[in-house]
Amino acid sequence: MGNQPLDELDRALDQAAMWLKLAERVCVLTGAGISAESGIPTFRASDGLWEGHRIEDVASPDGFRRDPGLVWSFYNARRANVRKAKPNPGHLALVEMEKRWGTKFCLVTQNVDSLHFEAGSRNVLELHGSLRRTRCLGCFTIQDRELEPLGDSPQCPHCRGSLRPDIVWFGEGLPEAVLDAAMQAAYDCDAFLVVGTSAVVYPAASLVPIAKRGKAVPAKVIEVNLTETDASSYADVGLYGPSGQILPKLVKKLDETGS
Ligand code: BJW
Ligand code: ZN
Repeated sequence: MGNQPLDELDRALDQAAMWLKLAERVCVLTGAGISAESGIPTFRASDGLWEGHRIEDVASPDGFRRDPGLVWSFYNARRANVRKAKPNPGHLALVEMEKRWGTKFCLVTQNVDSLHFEAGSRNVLELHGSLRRTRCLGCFTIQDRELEPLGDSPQCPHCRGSLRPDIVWFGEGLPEAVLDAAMQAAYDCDAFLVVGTSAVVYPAASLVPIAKRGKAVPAKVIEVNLTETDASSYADVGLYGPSGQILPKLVKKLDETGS
């Protein structure tokens, strides 16, 4: 599945580790691929989430207006799946990287599964919301309901209004402060890792060119994926293989070369 020959991968890992070592600030963008090895389906694979569902039915404001019960059954099934899932070595490798760069490390995720937090990452920006949270259509209260089952028409405990998942659906704006912080982190960084995303959904995908055009010296872009993507044309180096294997190898290289 798009894996590189081992000697080529090893050279690419050395190159990526060297750029990371030179970087004062690091920004990472993750997508569904990083959680695939935790048993969470991606969106656009042949057996992915969009295969069995029409996006406009389950992930759009119109779909929710038409049939909130269908949308909640889709999201309750996702919540149940995430409840069983555990962070994988890819998530854990990013925790190790955050320890190395501290506040100069920013993890931007398109994922709604909270697995980066569960792994122990701290400086995480969730661009597309969270499966754990609900938003009330009556009083707009946002609540963390963890991953408890919520039924087909959950109501707000404050005002009895209808609740929706606090997820960014197509055509909806991303949380402004989160997006601003992500764009700043991409602009400021010296190395940008793009992990497990097809990089087709905007504005998340625009973080890659932002990093590349950011400061006087453009960031080095390192792609980690099973295969080339829409981000590959920006990548200075590609590490092709499962992120649960590649990212720990990258951290090991960083340790070997010191910092
Ligand atoms: C592995 C692996 C392993 C597998 N190891 N790798 C500019 C141009 C064109 C269009 C637009 C544009 N700006 C806006 C748009 C419209 C739209 C958009 O981008 N459309 C495109 C699809 C054409 N964007 C929006 O609508 C956004 N809103 C917006 O722009 O609003 C404007 C506005 C402003 C102000 C007011 C009002 C409006 C919102 C986008 C929200 C996206 N939401 C979703 C669904 C959430 C619902 C849910 O989760 O239930 O978020 S879409 C879905 O895609 C989900 C994901 O976060 C997102 C990205 O997918 P991702 O993570 O890349 O997954 P896949 O499956 O695509 O890829 C997985 C990758 O992993 C693959 O590459 C594999 O190879 C790899 N992989 N296993 C490493 N083990
Ligand atoms: Zn309410």
